[in-house]
Amino acid sequence: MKNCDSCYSAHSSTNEMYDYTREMGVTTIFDRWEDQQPQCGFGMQGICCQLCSHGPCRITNKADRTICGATADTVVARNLLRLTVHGAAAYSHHLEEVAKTLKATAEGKTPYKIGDKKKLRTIAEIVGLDTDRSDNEIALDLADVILSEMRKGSDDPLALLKLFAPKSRQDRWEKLDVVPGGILSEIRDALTKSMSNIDTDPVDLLLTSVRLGIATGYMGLVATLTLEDIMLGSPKITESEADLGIIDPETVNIVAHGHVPLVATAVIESSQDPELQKLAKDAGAKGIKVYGSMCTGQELMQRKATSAKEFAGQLSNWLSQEYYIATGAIDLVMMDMNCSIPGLKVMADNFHTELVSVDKVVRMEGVEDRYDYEPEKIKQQAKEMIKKAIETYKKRGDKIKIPSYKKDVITGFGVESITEALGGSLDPLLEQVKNGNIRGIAAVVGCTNNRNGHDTKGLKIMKEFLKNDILVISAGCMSSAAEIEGLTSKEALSECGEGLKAVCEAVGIPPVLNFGSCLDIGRIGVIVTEIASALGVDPAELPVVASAPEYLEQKAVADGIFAVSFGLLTHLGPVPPVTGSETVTDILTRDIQEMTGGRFLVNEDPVDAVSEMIAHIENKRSALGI
Ligand code: XCC
Repeated sequence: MKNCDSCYSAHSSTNEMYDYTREMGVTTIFDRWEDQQPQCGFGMQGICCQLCSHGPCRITNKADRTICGATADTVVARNLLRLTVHGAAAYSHHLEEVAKTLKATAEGKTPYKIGDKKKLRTIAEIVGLDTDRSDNEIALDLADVILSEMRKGSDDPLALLKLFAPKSRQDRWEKLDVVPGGILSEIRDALTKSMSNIDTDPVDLLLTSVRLGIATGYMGLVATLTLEDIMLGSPKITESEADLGIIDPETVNIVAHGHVPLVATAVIESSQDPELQKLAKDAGAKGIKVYGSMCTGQELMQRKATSAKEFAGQLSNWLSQEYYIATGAIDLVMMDMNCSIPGLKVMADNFHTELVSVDKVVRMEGVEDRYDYEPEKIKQQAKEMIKKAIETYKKRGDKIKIPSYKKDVITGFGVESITEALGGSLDPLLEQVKNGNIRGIAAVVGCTNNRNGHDTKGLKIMKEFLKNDILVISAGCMSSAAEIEGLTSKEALSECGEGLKAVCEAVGIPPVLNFGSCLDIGRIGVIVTEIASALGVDPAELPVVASAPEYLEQKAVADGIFAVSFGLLTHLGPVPPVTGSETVTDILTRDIQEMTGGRFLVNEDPVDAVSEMIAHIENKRSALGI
């Protein structure tokens, strides 16, 4: 273990808990990070191929080809495609769960209701459904439309793209021949291509990533969040709290951890059941509370923050997951799809905490309790989980340590809630962009990564943007970073340049607008589409940039490729594993701009990276004549 107090995270709460786990002698993420140093240079550059049993092969000074004759360009592009396909697959799983749930809900078989009837009817009309019927009839058909869009062939272009993507984007994508078909078929094709010696052309491999990125954007992101909004309600501007200090030592505490908010929503509803409340009180607790972690938490923050008192706010993000268990005050963790690390179980074994899997794809050694989500059974499953949490609460020890830190948060932003706050149109926002009070918009999104210190780089980037009058939209683990730092509250106005500060004060919003989970990067695509259409330009012409300053896993790769395909300058940190190929690096950071209007910017220095992004924003402003 490294002998270093409080040096890993930007957050005092995480640092405090890290020191505490070290005193306990329990190894956590920051220690395992040290154990892995130095990391493999071949892997870092993407030039290791492990696909066949001639390998592993590496591209070295002495070997410029693998045993089968593949170049560094092929190996790097193929490895990148394999990352993208993983991300696309995970998003499709999420979409399928949500679409099936909407269908079951329309049939009256779930505890969910149609939460946004207006959106249901608007979307149904766009996709050409007869809306002169009941909500449930429309919802049933809409779920079927999405499921069949998912499952159709890769040679059958996505109808949703035609309906929702800007026309100028579609033209570019058609020219490049990257208009995707059904996402499941696209995943199959991409996996087939990325087997050894099927597709060895680096350019085609990269274009396949672009195709998957676009399929992910319109199916995995936009379709999923739209169905979720229809069912669970669209985000509304609201207040909540974040950081480990929100944990109440006197309640039965359940954490919703992952990305898919369906189980958590049902558990929050069921926790209001008087019979379960009584059971909790009989066990000696004051009540039952549900906390959000990572992206599931952000989804709840967008929708449940004020509507259910049983929802207590957002704990933290990926890198803090072991530390909330180390508080000793968490009784049950519901792991839905992705980002539940095996280290959770190691930590849980030191406490009374129970981990349960709530999705058929989530499996962890030593976790036997499964409540794999089924829309038709979720009401019962939710009750059983709450009872389990109450039983576990009874075993809670007195080893409790809850850091005192917590922050107020304003959350619930999305195109509809912003439009409403602005009095019914985005025009006032556009006016502020045009008059230069707001110079541009930066989406700071995605994961958190220890490579540059937990949230340290992401927060530095956000603050640099704010200082320069650039409005920040956050999503994913970057939203937790911003919340815990106070950037999603009005206290962050002190970080802003004069123009941005004046606008935020006038509208009553914080300068970092939380759009939700990593799925909600799609929501950013929606608002950028609306702004582009209001101004009559293509998204690539807008003073808008994206940054995933601490990207971590494969969904973020698919997101990043979508952003570049969508025409945005997209900053990535840590350096992705592509530098072993000059060709691939040049295409992604330079030449792709000719094709999509967007490109990747790789710069490890946050201040430098922001300067480059600001220069891009200013160029776009000049080109628009604003
Ligand atoms: Fe996982 Fe979404 Fe990444 Fe955070 S942001 S590390 S995916 S929880 Ni999506």
